[in-house]
Amino acid sequence: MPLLERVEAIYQDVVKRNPGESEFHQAVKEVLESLGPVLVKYPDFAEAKIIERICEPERQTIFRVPWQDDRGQVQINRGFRVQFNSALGPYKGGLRFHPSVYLGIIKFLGFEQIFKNSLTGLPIGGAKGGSDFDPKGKSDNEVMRFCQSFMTELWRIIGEHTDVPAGDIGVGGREIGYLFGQYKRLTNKFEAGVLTGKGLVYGGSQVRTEATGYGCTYFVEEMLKGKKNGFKGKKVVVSGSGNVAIYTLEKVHQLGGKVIAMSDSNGVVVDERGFHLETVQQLKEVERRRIRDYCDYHKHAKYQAGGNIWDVPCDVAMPSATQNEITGKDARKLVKNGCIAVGEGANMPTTPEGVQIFLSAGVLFGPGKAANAGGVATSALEMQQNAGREAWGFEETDAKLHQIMKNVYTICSEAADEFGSPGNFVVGANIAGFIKVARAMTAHGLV
Ligand code: NDP
Ligand code: 2IT
Repeated sequence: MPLLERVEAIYQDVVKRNPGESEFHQAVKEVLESLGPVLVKYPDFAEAKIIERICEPERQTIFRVPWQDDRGQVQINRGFRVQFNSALGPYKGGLRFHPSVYLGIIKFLGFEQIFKNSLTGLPIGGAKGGSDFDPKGKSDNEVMRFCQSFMTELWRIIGEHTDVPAGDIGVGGREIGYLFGQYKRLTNKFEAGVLTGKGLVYGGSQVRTEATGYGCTYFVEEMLKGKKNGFKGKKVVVSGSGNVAIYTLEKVHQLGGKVIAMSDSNGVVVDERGFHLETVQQLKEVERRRIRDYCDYHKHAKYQAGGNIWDVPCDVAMPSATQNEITGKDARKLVKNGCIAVGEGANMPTTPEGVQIFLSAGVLFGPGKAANAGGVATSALEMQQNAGREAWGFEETDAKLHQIMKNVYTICSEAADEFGSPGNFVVGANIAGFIKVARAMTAHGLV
């Protein structure tokens, strides 16, 4: 079968074997579309059916998570861990707690994670997990009981050399602490390297909290530098107001840009003077409130309930909330309003139509698996510190993150050039991420 037809047949097979998992189909399609030229250059990958194998998770676990709410009522959620690929190292990837979670979301995230982790250059495989539990509006005690019940199942399949979860949407330092406490109790081991994103007092790494937002900003800085440009004086729109968004805000301001819009699932706040970091941190990280409350502290800022953040004119867009948040229509609007660069802090925030619009308009486009790789890269640095019983300083760790993001940019850029799509970091990230995993899988034989 000719190679392009073969790649299409693999995709059709994935759709058939994984019915109803539209986000997973989307993530697979986007990677497979880049891989035709790779099979031409490396026929042994086709021979060994590497792509077919990569699309099938090595192991998938689904479990019941029963817990009791503060009124004593029994609640039941569903837990997931998809251990997608361990060719490069132990399974690695976050846990997402959000009511929209189902197997298709976890599989799309786990699939993306394989290539992202490969791009970091560090020895980590790809995985993702989570639950349809909604932490919003829950008390600390409810979140703790949920995390303890979740870990009471998860502990069997994780371990510092096996699978190392971390945070994602709805899972931050508080949740990782409760999960770690229960793991430690169940196993009777202080196995620091089993989770990353831990608190600094019990084995966490400096810069892990900031890493995804900082890293995404570093990646966009590299893209801008490639065009003899920079953040100085740029108006930046950052969707979401969670972990990734907050530290994108901090780094963009440090580099001389101005974040003028942020959001959450209820609405959009515009602050033309530039968002005040400490207010956002206090509201979201400490008090767990809504972004609209920002306007109580900064009266000049404007809140629009249910607004579309991509209608706000900007030079740089950094989607940092969730998948498929930039549609084709939003992309057209951004291009029309003069946007020159997009850095995906979130995973797959741009629809395929949106990506095509950005690429054909010549917008610099940093795809999530490259642009947001700083989070998991710093997780791998946390594992390294845990293994060596070390704790590095903030500046030292930030310098390592910065260098890793420069490398990710260079690798994507060079692969795009080599395979005939200069400046297309989507193709570059997919190809460079894939080749390393494919080489390792080939070396391991048929497993
Ligand atoms: P948080 O839970 O800290 O914040 C998520 C933010 O996005 C909140 O403001 C939330 O608003 C908003 N959001 C989430 N889901 C939706 C939705 N369906 N519609 C509208 N807004 C939504 O998560 P993170 O900041 O950690 O994650 C954000 C994105 O970055 C995700 O795509 C995640 O996969 C990705 N990512 C995270 C990494 C990390 O290290 N944390 C690493 C790499 C990627 P609300 O409060 O209203 O729900
Ligand atoms: O999507 C991601 O890369 C993350 N949520 C971070 C994963 C990790 O293991 O740090």
